[in-house]
Amino acid sequence: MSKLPAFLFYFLLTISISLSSHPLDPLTPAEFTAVQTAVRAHYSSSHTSIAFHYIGLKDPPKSAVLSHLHHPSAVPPPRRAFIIARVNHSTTHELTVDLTGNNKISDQVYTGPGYPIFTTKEQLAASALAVGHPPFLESVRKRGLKLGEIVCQSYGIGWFGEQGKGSRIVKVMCNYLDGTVNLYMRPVEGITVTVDLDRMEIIGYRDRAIVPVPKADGTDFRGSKQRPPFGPSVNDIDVVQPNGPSFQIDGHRIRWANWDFHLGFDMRAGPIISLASIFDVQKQKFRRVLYRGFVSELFVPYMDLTEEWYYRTYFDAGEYGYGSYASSLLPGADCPANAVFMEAYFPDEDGNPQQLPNAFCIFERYAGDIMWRHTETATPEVVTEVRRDVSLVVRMVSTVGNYDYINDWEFKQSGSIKVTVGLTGVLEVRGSEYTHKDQIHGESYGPVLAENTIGSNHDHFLTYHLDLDVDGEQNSFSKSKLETVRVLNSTTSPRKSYWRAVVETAKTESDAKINLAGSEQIDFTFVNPNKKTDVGNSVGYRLVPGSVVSPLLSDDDYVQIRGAFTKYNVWVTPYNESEKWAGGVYVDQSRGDDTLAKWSLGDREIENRDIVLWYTLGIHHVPCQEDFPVMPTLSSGFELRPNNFFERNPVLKAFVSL
Ligand SMILES: *[C@@H]1O[C@H](CO)[C@@H](O)[C@H](O)[C@H]1NC(C)=O
Ligand SMILES: *[C@@H]1O[C@H](CO)[C@@H](O)[C@H](O)[C@H]1NC(C)=O
Ligand SMILES: *[C@@H]1O[C@H](CO)[C@@H](O)[C@H](O)[C@H]1NC(C)=O
Ligand SMILES: [Cu+2]
Repeated sequence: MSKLPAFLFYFLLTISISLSSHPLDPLTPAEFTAVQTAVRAHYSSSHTSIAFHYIGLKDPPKSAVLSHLHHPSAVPPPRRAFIIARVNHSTTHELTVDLTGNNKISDQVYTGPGYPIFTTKEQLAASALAVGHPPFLESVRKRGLKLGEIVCQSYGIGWFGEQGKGSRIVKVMCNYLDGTVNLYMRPVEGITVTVDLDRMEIIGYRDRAIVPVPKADGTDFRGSKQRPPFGPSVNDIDVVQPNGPSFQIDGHRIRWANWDFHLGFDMRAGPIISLASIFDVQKQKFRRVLYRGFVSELFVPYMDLTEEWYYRTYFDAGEYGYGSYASSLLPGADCPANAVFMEAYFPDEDGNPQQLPNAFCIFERYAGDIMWRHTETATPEVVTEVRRDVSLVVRMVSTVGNYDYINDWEFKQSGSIKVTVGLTGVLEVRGSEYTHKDQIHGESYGPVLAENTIGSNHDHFLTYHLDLDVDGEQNSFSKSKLETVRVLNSTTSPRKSYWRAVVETAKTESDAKINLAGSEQIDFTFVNPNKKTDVGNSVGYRLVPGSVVSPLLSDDDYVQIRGAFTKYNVWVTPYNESEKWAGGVYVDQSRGDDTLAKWSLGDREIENRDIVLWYTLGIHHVPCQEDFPVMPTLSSGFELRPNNFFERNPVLKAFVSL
């Protein structure tokens, strides 16, 4: 490099930077700083306090992104940041900052119900208040616990029908270390500390009952703390790629095999997959599949009515920030040896960019599976053809308190996009008198997992926003059911019955609200009615659901009113750039007036339009002893699979380059 003339060096540098920038790239550290500066300058009074609760890329208009895609040399879409800030601890402001040089700012006060995502700083401050509160010290003393081993955390209080404005309140709950790092297995029950976040003061304190704190023994999950006997054991294993990976990463754009997509990041959503297109070998061109896909909300209501538990109904994206709780991935453990890592940036309460190294890993997966095969024995000589299934995985793990969610977006050469979430981490357990199942009298809200430990029943619902654009924006949602046909005329056939597929196209939103568990329909396809295959089928992508569940709470339960977007596993809405968050923009203390369920009441037309698929997967979790002290991964997911999209098997001619 030292032999290159300086100007050439700068030229190369500029080229590589300009190549990497994309209208959907997440905000860069410099852009976060520009936002911080612009917002501070906007409230010129140095006495104004500003707390940044959300900073992210303001979505450029879809039409502008698409025309940029088709004409990359044309003017790029506007680059702006969207900010939600609390000003002077009293008002919520929605701001946009133009990032293209002039830092032009717009500012609007939000007065509706609900509050923005909590900041880490205020949550820590609330917990610190509790630990310094004299009545709390007395409660700790009464229980014979060591103050220095207590760790407190704050939780949103939800909404239970209260009217009026209210204030930003959290409840602080504490756990105990003293001999373990698995603090969630050692809850200090019976105490509720209520904190007003804006005034940052304790407004309520109650010590209701002394409940035994489960013992530390057996709770630690660190390898170094385990005692023999050990096992099971396997030999070391890895995928080796002698010629290196077959993907290219250019900024946030990833190209691999027949796929081309953009990987973004947002403090609220975590990973965002955009502009996923697949190369059609026969047509010799890229064809669009998914404009954008991300986790819109993650709803985890607990089924425990105990005073310290009834309000625990977490919305991990809207209340806490699914992206800002991303964990740095450990090479060789969280991801295989052939993985490449990417960092992410999110803001702290003061607007400073925080770097998270290894937020994503990207790797090619070969798990020994078969992409397709056939053995033909009826031929004069036996013919066997097999293709190995190698796919590309993008992974991010979000550790929201006790749970770790492993988010995988897997791209297959066959055209499928497989989305998986793996649940692991530790349970949130309740301390209890019980040391044995036989002692339970009345309602326990979950099974006994260990001495003094109840695994509280709960749900996990993940709602994905999937803006499919199958070969263009204008799509329809088609659902087919299989109907049994009775054969009435015995001269037609010796058979008495058969089944056939009956296809129906959803006209409006109400035709596309589907509860998969109870549905007679089995096939759900996004089709482009304007694009046909050579033999006349509409090109499409089919939703292949994984395990699904429906909420079991009653519709009039306040918890379910706020989480009403889980009512159906499938919803289809017309594309609307402001409908991104299934549980609403302001989820802390939300009242259910800005949810997918509410928007959909409009019963808008969805045929041959730009439409969005919302898919909710769920798990009813009755904990079991194997979930203690750390839970083996439980996975759920779904697949988006080409359906008459290609003229024939798109991997017929797939090959491995040597
Ligand atoms: C915030 O409060 C300070 C001190 O009371 C005041 O000077 C300032 O104008 C307020 N800022 C806004 C934006 O209301
Ligand atoms: C049954 O099918 C035969 C042959 O197709 C036809 O001739 C006959 O009329 C049919 N009978 C009835 C009752 O429809
Ligand atoms: C887009 O969604 C918002 C929020 O649901 C709604 O207020 C607005 O009317 C919608 N716009 C269109 C064009 O439907
Ligand atoms: Cu669970």
